[in-house]
Amino acid sequence: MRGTIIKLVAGDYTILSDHQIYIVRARGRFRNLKQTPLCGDEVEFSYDHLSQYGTIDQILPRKNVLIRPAIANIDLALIIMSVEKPTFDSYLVDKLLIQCALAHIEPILCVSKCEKMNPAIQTLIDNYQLAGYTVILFSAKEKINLETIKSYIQGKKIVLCGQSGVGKSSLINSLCENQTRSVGEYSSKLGRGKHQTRETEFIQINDAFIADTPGFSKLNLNIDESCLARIFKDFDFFANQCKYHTCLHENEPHCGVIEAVKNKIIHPQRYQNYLQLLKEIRGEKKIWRKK
Ligand SMILES: Nc1nc2c(ncn2[C@@H]2O[C@H](COP(=O)(O)OP(=O)(O)O)[C@@H](O)[C@H]2O)c(=O)[nH]1
Ligand SMILES: [Mg+2]
Ligand SMILES: [Zn+2]
Repeated sequence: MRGTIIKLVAGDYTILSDHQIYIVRARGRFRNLKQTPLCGDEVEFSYDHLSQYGTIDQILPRKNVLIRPAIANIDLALIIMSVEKPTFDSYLVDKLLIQCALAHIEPILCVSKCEKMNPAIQTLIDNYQLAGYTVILFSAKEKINLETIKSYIQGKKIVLCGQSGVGKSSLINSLCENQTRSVGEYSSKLGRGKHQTRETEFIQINDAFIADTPGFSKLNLNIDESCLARIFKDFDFFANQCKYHTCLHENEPHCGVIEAVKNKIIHPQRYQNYLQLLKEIRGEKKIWRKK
């Protein structure tokens, strides 16, 4: 049989297959192969209804893998950033956008608590939209744009990213409201009741699966400078006008990106973030020289 791993707790894998739930173990040979089935994996498994024992036999090829949380085949990352408490952190947004690009996961910038919007943050957010990113302003409290988010997540496996306090749990709770539950005994609610060590789990919202642990908790930037310069869609676009094709848009003459910043097409904050990220990947903080 073929199914999707939607939950992993202490070696017990919950598999969803044709609207049925199966709890199975992984075969020992995965350990020998140094492979671990992960939440999100599509697998071949066998199950004996009499003994209610089943095993995962094969992991199908993965689209991508995240390390923390350990999860596979993610289609979409919702980068949740609030207008206030905590305040909108565009440096973190840019870092998360890079992580998404590296993992080949489509990002959507979801700005929470949007009823608290102010002009300065709106301008910054507009710039992400202009740059070519999908941006959704929403409010779990005022129930704004929740249907829009629902339409984007349909049929996808999703991770939420964002600091604590931005409203991730509130969003999930709002999305879960009034939904029809179709899947066996598997609860769509945030069931925190049982005292088990939950490792990873998807929450099902209609035909969308949302990982209930925030993605990218470890943000190492393991890329080189030229990649960074190409990763932001609008930077890459204006780089066509740079004199040097190796331009890193720092202080080179005739730089299309610096020109776009001067012309207020690229927001100065995003350009500052870029320079800071360049510094960070060069590891300048770590260099120590004896005087
Ligand atoms: N004003 C406002 N507050 C919100 C909204 N959504 C969540 N909050 C508040 O933000 C705080 C953190 O929310 P929570 O969902 O626990 O954030 P999480 O840590 O990301 O899961 C709580 O006090 C929520 O009541 C919203 O749309 N508007
Ligand atoms: Mg939470
Ligand atoms: Zn340039």
